[in-house]
Amino acid sequence: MREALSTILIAHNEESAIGLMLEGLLAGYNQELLEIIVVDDASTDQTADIVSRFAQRDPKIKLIQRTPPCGVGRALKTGFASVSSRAKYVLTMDSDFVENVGQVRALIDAIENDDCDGVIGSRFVRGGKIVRYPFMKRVMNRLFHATVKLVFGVKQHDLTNNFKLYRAEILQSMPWQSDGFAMNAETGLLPVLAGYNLIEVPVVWVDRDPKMGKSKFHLIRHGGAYLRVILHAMKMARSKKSVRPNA
Ligand SMILES: Nc1nc2c(ncn2[C@@H]2O[C@H](COP(=O)(O)OP(=O)(O)OP(=O)(O)O)[C@@H](O)[C@H]2O)c(=O)[nH]1
Ligand SMILES: [Mg+2]
Repeated sequence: MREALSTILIAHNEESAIGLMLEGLLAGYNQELLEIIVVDDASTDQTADIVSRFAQRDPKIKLIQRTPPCGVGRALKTGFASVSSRAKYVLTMDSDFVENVGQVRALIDAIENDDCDGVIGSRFVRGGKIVRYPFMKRVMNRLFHATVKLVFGVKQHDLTNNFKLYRAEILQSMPWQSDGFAMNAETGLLPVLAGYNLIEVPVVWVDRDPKMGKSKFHLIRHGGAYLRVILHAMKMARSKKSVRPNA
């Protein structure tokens, strides 16, 4: 995949991590990368300045600065709409996934060598691991997956991790809805229901070190939105409007 990969990093106040992410991605995947799009939502720290400095030195780096209302879903949708038409693959990551940069290679190898449309970096398959994952977040995550297994029969174990490498067409063709964190569930679930073949490779997930800024995820505030994703997916599955003709 020579210069065929567009990477979207979503960021809100990530000054301690964003530079490490950009350095790591450029050092490890310069040959594969066509662009890195950082979608910054009204950060009040140095995030945008740091990205701007990288962008001045390297034309592959692009900064998009959104204005409120903020949100993970809004930022991802903006990112999807900004992907170059020359990109064959799109990688999405959180900006604090510094520990995961080395694992992008496994996702690239999988999409190049396996017969699939996308690869999810999975914390919940053999070989995957989570370090310091808050208990209630884990309970909610497993509940979400048990529900979608029951309702839709999906076999993937970690649809909600924002560590996904997809063929670009997938991201342009889905009826994305969520504005917040629950978008991470949609980007896993909707393509599966549309008939795309998503495989999982094991990754390690390390919860944010307190030195790396604050978490923006609030279980109570964002939890209900995951239920809305399931309802949206049920509607989509019923209408089958976005199912590929040959799926
Ligand atoms: N653009 C944008 N990015 C956001 C927003 N909220 C969170 N993010 C980013 O989304 C990613 C995930 O947010 P985190 O705060 O790391 O949430 P989490 O991964 O569930 O929790 P921890 O890693 O434990 O903090 C990070 O890259 C954030 O910077 C937002 O409103 N807009
Ligand atoms: Mg995080």
